[in-house]
Amino acid sequence: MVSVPGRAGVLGALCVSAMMNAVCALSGGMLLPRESPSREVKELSGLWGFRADKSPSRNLGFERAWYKRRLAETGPVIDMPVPASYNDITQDHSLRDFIGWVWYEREVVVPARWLSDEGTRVVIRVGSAHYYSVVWVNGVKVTEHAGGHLPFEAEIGALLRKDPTSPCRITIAVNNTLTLETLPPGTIQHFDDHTKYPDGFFVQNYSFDFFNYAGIHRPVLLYTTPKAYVDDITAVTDFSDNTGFVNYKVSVQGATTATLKVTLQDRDGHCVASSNELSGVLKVVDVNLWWPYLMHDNPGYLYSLEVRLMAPNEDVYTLPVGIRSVKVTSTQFLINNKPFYFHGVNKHEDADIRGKGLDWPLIVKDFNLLKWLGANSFRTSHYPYAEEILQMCDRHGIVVIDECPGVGIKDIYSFGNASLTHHLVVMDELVRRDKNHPSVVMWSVANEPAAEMHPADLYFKTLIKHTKALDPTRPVTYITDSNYARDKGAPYVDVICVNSYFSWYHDQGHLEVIPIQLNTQFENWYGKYQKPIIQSEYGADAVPGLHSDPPMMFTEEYQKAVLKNYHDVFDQKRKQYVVGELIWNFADFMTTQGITRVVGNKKGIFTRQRQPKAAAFFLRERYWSLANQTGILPTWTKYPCSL
Ligand code: GCB
Repeated sequence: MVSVPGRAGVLGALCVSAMMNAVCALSGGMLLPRESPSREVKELSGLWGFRADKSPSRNLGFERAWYKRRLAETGPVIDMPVPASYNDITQDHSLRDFIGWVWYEREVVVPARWLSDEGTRVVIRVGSAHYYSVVWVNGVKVTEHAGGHLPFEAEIGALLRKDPTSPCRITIAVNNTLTLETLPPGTIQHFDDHTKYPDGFFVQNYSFDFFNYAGIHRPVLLYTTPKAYVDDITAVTDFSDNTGFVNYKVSVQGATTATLKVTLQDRDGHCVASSNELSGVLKVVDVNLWWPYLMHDNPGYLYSLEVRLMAPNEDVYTLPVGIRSVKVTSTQFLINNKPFYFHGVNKHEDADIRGKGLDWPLIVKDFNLLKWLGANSFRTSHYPYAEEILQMCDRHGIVVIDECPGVGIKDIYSFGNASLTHHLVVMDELVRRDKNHPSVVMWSVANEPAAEMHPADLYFKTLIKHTKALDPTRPVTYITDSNYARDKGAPYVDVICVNSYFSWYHDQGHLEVIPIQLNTQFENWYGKYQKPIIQSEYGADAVPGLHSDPPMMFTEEYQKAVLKNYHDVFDQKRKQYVVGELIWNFADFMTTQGITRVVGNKKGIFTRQRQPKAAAFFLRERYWSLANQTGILPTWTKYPCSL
């Protein structure tokens, strides 16, 4: 049996209200740690000690309290890079497919000044670890967290001060087991027939199409704040004519009264508005709006909102703020009151060797490819991506549909109260983390759940209402498959996002069905709901280097032909109510092994190593021509002349 500890520690009472007054189950903010005159950050990326608990119960580490001593004192330890998935790091196939607890350890020298000053808070923050984590510092448990794609943290200053001379030993146990109540869900299946399976054989099943990579996927940080500190900032923006509005709210912890100075600075460091209040509206004359890439000559304009706590002590936190508005009508998606057409991609956090581990070269390469492609947007299929990626989106003007890990919800049990309660908490955590990113224009609460099931109606009604209450400034969607007739969630969403794979999962090889079936899909959905529609997935697998003419499935030509047939219909419908097209997928990615997957999903227009297939060049022509028709090309490039 694989054990996952109880989740009582992270669940709490839920409540709902408007964003500026949002009160949710979560205590405290989750501002991205940034250095400032009052704050220091120490990143713990690099090599950690590591051991997978391969005991039959997977529970030996807890029984023997591995966290109490150095990990090397309780058994063999190997090097493990952080951040990275552990699965593809070694040659050991039992680690690649491991299910259960793995143990990470790192000793850190904490600067003496952090500890000598009682007025300094020292916080440990884990950017993400998949799926369930428990953290100890010097053998004392400091926090635990359920969920693989969002940060969690704990204050550890007092603990470290108990013995300032000893090094700070951080132990993190991470369990990748998915159950019907986790998000995403999964099941553990045991096989007891000894004529077929070895003793204690069990597998992890799940109904989503990407490999369940595990480990510490994003950086672990130690950071400091003063005792009284800026705990959270919410900035909601709008504009009227030439005047921008930043409606902000600051929450301070560690003091009953606070004296503040809030300053908004433009890109050149000039103060454009200021205030001394905890909340208020900053007015910006001659505002520079935040515009998407290829919609404006100067996309991704960011102001800096500096919040300076002056008393009882000084603390400074600076938040980038993009001033923009988002609205949805029955036929349009408006950014800054102008129709926005999503010509973008679906992605995964996925690459050779590091799996889902944050990797700067990969991130920068992907942004260069997105810009090369002429993509103005992506959806964080099927889980929240690293904050570092969202920061890049803010700066480059790449628009984001921000998705929670609600993928593969297929079992009726996963529509129960425990699952719903957890799903609501995950939305709290997601909105809390990403609410201030101008690039995030819509929340997606799930991907292709079994929405025909009886409890789905109440489940989605509650989930979408909750999300809208957390953030009334952004539309909410969930991603559905093309069967409109059985869908239970669509009535509650603002934008219909529909996935379909005509001439791939059915009518294989018959490209001629695409125009008819796609037209029917759009007419059905729009006819029933009169809401704008995004084609949130479409595509076909192509094994790079496979060719055939006439096109056959799995060749680069077939992938291109599928795209072409979809595009003809998009071009008719985007004049009416279709507001976007997101290819599945940006790049090939790893999945669980199976007879329909040749070392992973090959629907990428780039290979997993980020080399273009024929479809990438084809899509590039389309996206730049769409940008020419719907946006403003930057003066530095006029496609195709720049080719
Ligand atoms: C889908 C899923 C996505 C899969 C894709 C496929 O509908 O949302 O996770 O990878 O289809 O390729 O089958």
